Amino acid sequence: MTHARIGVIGLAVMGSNLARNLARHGHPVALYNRTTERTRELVAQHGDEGTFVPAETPEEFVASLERPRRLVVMVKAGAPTDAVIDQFAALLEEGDVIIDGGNAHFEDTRRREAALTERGLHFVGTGISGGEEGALNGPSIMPGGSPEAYASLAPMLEDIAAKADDGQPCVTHVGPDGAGHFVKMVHNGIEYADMQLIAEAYDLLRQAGGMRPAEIADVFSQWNTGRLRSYLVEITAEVLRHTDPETGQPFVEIVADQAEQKGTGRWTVEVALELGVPVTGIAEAVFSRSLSAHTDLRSAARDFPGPTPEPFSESAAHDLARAVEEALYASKIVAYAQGFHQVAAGSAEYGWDIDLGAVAAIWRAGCIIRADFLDDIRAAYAEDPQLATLLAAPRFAAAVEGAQRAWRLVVSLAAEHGIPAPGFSAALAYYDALRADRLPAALIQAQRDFFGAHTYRRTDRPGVFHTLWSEGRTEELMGE
Ligand code: NBP
Repeated sequence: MTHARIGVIGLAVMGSNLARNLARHGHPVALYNRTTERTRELVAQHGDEGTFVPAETPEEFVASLERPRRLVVMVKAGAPTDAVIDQFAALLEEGDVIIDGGNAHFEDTRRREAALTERGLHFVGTGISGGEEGALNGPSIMPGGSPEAYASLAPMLEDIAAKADDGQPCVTHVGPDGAGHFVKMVHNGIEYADMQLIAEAYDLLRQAGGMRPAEIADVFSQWNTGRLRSYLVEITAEVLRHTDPETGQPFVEIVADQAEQKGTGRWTVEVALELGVPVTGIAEAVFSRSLSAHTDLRSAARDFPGPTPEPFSESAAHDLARAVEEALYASKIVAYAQGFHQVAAGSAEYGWDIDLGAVAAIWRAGCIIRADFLDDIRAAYAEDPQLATLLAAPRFAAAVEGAQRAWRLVVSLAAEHGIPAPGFSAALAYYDALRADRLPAALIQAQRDFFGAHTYRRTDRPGVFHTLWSEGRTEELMGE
């Protein structure tokens, strides 16, 4: 009997493509799916791509694996993943490794890892990005779990991962227990922010600039030859160029303007709130999708008054496109700075010791946010691993300085024209708040002390104070 080096449980689109990717790289793969038909289909259609060892029962599947056994679970996240883990863990032995490649919440991963570690099993919660195409041809892979488990998987994961331009595989051991799924969550949050910023850039060119989608497609294609070069900008140009075959209209104009979401953006914001990390770009992106879906609110507001600005001339629209590129780049730097701040905060909170530069490096290819920009982030952390924020990296500080005039212009123009640009505006507000000498947080502290005796600190001497507001007297309180 052929022993498989690794096995995949769950052969829907992601699992079957991942299994094929492994097989194509010469790794014999055991296959199991609850509905056997899927297993048979995979072997019938792609059996010639490598060595597959199909199994019809969990016992047969486990028996076909070399030791330590390595099982990749690619089933629906949540209860199905728990059910599959329980079912297979009962058949395993000490030292075997279960890899969850689904979109699990990192807290679930921490819980599962703790439970399986007690049973002597390794559990590797792994973020996988790149969708079905990535799973087949090279995803970005973000594994957590123990270093020992990672070592036993690394050669296979490196084979199947996407490769960056320098040839490096887009996989690294992110950190213990839930670190991999945490980083995947933030990846998705950043993806939300990036998509929102791109959508706002489009909207400004469409509404303020009066450009047609096909013209904007050309602008995006042009941007894709420069510092904004990325998968998302590239596909945006393609989408904008697409004509609806039924109506002959620009495709984007016949798509209903209500964005949906699966929940990873919301998780990112929820966790950021818990950690106290201001990921305003991601939050605005999540809320913008929610707002778009509130058709009731939107129809109630349809007749609210707004400005009636002059339309742009053609040459002014051209200048606008240049300014929007600057605003998009600067806002993007802020969004990524916030996302990396969240990764750093999660790493500190859970003791993961995540290498931020390595995270940027594995996002350079294979995943949805892949971009040249990620290599700049990798380089920024290589130059200074202790960076407090990406905005302080000389390369990004210089870019923002160069962009800020246009950035401010674009945000004010959006307000003047009554075009919502929450991503651009929030990014600029974040930047201005960070660089402010004084923030009105001082007034908020004073208000808090007034109504709730919440105390405050002073700028002129150490200590904690409370003002007796009715008496106009200040007390210095001992201790904190
Ligand atoms: P789905 O998320 O649609 O899940 C379908 C698979 O789960 C099938 O193999 C199904 O078996 C199996 N399954 C279910 Br549902 N309940 C089960 C149970 N109780 N016991 C055993 N098997 C069960 O598949 P997918 O879209 O390929 O995604 C797989 C994982 O990868 C998910 O966690 C997803 O979030 C994640 N992911 C997806 C993408 C993407 O682009 N789609 C990207 C990155 C990560 P059956 O055939 O018998 O019904």
